[in-house]
Amino acid sequence: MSQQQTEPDHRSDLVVVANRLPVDRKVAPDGTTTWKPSPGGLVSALEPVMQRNSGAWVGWTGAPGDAPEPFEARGIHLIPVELSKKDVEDFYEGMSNGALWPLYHDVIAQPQFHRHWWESYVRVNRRFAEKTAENSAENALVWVQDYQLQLVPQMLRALRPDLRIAFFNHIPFPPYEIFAQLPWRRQVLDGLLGADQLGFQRPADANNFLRACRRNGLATRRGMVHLPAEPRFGSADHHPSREVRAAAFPISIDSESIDALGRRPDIQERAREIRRELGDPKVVLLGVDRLDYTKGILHRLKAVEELFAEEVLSPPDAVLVQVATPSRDRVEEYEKMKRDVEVTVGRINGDYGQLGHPAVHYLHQSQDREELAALYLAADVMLITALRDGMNLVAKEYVATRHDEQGALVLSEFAGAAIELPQAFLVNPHDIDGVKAAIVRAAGLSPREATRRMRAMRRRVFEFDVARWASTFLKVAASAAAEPPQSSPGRVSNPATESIELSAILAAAEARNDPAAAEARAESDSTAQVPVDEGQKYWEAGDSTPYDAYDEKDLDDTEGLEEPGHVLDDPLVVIDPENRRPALSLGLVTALEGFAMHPSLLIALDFDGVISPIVADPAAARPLPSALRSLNALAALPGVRVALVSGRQLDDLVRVATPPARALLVGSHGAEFSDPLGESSAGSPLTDAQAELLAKATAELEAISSRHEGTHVETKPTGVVLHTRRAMRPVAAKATQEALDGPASWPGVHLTHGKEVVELSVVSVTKGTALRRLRSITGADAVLYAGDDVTDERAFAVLRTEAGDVSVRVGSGETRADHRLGSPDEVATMLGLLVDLCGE
Ligand code: ADQ
Repeated sequence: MSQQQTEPDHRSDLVVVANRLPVDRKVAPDGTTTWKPSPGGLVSALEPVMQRNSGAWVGWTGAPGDAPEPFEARGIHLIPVELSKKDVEDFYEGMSNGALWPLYHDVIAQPQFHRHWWESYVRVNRRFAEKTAENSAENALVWVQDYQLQLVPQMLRALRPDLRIAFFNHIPFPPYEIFAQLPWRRQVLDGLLGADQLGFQRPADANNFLRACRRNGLATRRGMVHLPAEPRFGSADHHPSREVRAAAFPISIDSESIDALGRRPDIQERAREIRRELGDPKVVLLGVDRLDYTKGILHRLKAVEELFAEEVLSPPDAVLVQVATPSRDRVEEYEKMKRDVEVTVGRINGDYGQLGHPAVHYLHQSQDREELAALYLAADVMLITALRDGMNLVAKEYVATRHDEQGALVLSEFAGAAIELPQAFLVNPHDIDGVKAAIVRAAGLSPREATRRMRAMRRRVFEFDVARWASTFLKVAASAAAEPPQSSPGRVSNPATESIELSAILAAAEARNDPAAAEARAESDSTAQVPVDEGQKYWEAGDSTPYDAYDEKDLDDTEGLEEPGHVLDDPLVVIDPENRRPALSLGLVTALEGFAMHPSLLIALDFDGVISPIVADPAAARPLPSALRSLNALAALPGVRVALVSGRQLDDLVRVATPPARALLVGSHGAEFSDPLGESSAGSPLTDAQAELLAKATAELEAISSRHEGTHVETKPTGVVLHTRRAMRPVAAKATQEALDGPASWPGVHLTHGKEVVELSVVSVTKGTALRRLRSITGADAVLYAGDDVTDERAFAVLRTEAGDVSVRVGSGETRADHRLGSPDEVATMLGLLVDLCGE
C-alpha cells in the first residue's frame, strides 16, 4: 500500500473515528513497517467519498504501544491513536468487550462492570476526541463509529462546538431494562447525545435509545431528543437547547463486488473443488462467523448433531463446514466458548465421522474474500443462528454471492438482517426443534422455490448496498445540524443554507481532486437539497405542538413497541433521499416483501383519502392516475385480487373510482357487495322490521338536517347517513349531537361515526365484517388493507400480522394499523412497489 507522511497541520472536512484504522500493520524481517488495507464494507463504502473530500480516519492501529505519525494511504489521511497495553486490557478487552458487548447483546454472557475499566474507557475516548478535534477542519462532518467510542460525541462537542457530529452504532442498542444495569448509563447517554445524528441498525434499536432518553427525563418526539438549555447530569457546562435525531440506517455490503466474485470462473471452479474435497456430499451446510458467543455456534452445532443422530441428515451425504475467525481470545468468555465449540465438534466427529470424512469441518481461521465466496457458492444451506446480532453481514454476503439464485438461508430472527430478508428461513435459535425443521426444509428446497426466495433477497441486497447506506447516512447527518450551536456565531442558521454550505464544502474538495466530477455534481446539485427535505419532513410530519406538551406522554413507561394498537414513531423515515418518490419506511417495505411471497393475495383499499385525495365535493373525487394504473396492473396478475371497500354507495363508488373490471367492490361500509367473478351472492336484503326501522331513522335524520343548514342526508340500501362536511362547524357539531342522541341511540340501529358523517345502519355490517367476507370469497392467504378513517379501524382489527397480513393507516390519528403512510401519493408509491413485488 502506498503511503506518505502528511503535513502535521492537515485538517479534514470529513473525519471518520473508529476504534480501528482500516489498515493492518505488517513488520518485515528487516524491521520496516508497511500497512495493508484491511478489507471491510465500511472502508470500501467510505473510500470514494473520503478520497473526494480529503477525508481523515482516526483510529487505533491494532497494536499496543506508541502511535505512528499520521500518514496517507489510498487518498485517506490515517491518524493513529495510541493505546498502551493497559489501555487494551481495560478499555478494549475490559469495558468494550467484557462489559458493553455482552450488555448490548441481551446479556447472553454476563457483563462485568469494573470501575478501572470505566476510567480507562473515559480516558481513551477523550484521547480519540482530542485527536479528532485537532484534525477536523472548521464545520467538518465527523462520523464516530460504534460502542467503543460512545463518549466521543459529547467530548468532541465540548472541544469543537462548530463540528457536525454523527454516530453509528453497529451493534444492538438494548431495551432499557437491560441498559439500566450499566452503572454509567447516564454518562453513556450524555456522551451519545453530543451527536447531532445517531444511527442504529434497526428501528427497534433507535426506539430503545429514545426510550432510555425518556427514562432519563428527556423529551422525545418523532425520532428526536430535545435537550433543554441548561446544565444536565451534573455537568458544569451550559448547553444551549438543541435536538438530536435518532433513526435506523441498516448497514449493508458492497453487493456488486461480492456478486462479481461469485461470477469469477476461478472462484466457481474453487467451489466445485471444495465440494469434491468434502467428498461430494448431497448437502453442504455452512457457518461463517467470528468466534463469538453472540453468533449461536453452539446452538447450531446442537441442531446439526441431533439431525445426524436421528439420521434425518447422514454424514457423509451431509456435512457441516464451520469457519470461525479467531476473535477476542484474551477475553475469558471467548476462551471458554472456543473450548466448548472444539469439544462439541470433536464429539460430533467422533460419533458421526468416518476415516477421511469428518461430519463437521471446523476451520478456526480467517479466510480471504475469494475463498469465502467459493464457500458461499459451494453451500446448499447457509446457517446463521445468532442469538443477537446488530445486522450480520455474512447473511447478505451469501445472498450477494448467489447469482445462480440457488442455495437457502437459515437466518436467526434476532439478527438485524432478518428484517430485510424475510424470504430466508427465519428461526429462533433457542428453539432447537425449530432450527432443525428449518434446516431440513432448506436442504430439501426445490430449485424453483430457492430461486423465488433468493431473487427477492438479492433484490433487497442490491438495492440497499453499503454505498447507499453511507451516502444516505452522510446526507442525513449533514442536514441534522441545521440549528447551529449558539457558541458558534459564525455559522448560518437556515437549514437550506446549511445543506448548501456542506455541499459547497464537498464540492470544493471534489474540485481539488476531480474537476470533472465536481462539474457533474454541480449539474445535479438538486440532490444537495434532499437532506433538507428529509430534515423538514421530521418536522412537517408531526404537528407543531411544542416538545413540552409531550413530556408527560413521553415519560410514560407504558409506551412501548409492544403495546398493541399503538404505532410508535417509525424512526426509519429515510430510505432513499435521492429518490424523488415519497419514502416508504423500511418496516413497511419489508412487510410488503413478505406479503408478496404468499401465493394468493387480497389487496383491499378504502377509496376516499386513500387512493383519491379528499376533495370538498365528493362527486369530484377521482383516484390518482398512478394508483389506478397500479391497481389495474395488480388486478390482472394471477393470484392477486383487488378490492375497494368504501362507505360510499356502490353505484357512486363505481362512478368515481372507475375500478378495474376484476375488482371486488364493497359499498356502504359492507352492506353492498359487487363481485364481478361471481364468487359470492350480492348484499343482504332487509327484514320487514329492519325496513321499518330504517324508514323511521331516515325521517328523523331528514328532520335534523332540515334544521341545520349545510347538512344533508344520503340514503343507502341498508342505512342512512347525515353529512355535515359543508356545514359551519358549530352547526355541524349540533346536528351531529342531535343525531347521536336521537336515532343513533335506538335499539337495532348501528352507528358508524366517521369524518363529518354520522352513518346509521339497520344491519350489523362494518368494514371488518366486509373484509372477513372478502377473505373467505377470495381464499387469500394474506390480506393487505389500507384506510384513512376510523371506520377502517374495524378492518384493521380483523387482520393478522403474524400470518402475513399488512395494515396501513393513511394520514394521522390513533390507529391499530402496523404501518402508516402520509397521503394518497404514498399509497400510490406502495401500490407501485406491490406491482414490482407481485409481478415476479
Ligand atoms: P461482526 O460481529 O463482526 O460485526 P458480521 O456482520 O457478520 O459480524 O461481519 C463479519 C464480517 O467478517 C463479514 O464481512 C464476514 O465476511 C467476515 N468474516 C466472518 N468470518 C470470517 C472468516 N472466517 N474469514 C474471513 N472473514 C470472515 C459487527 C456487528 C454486526 C454488524 C457489523 C457491521 O456485530 O451485527 O453487522 O458489525 O455493522
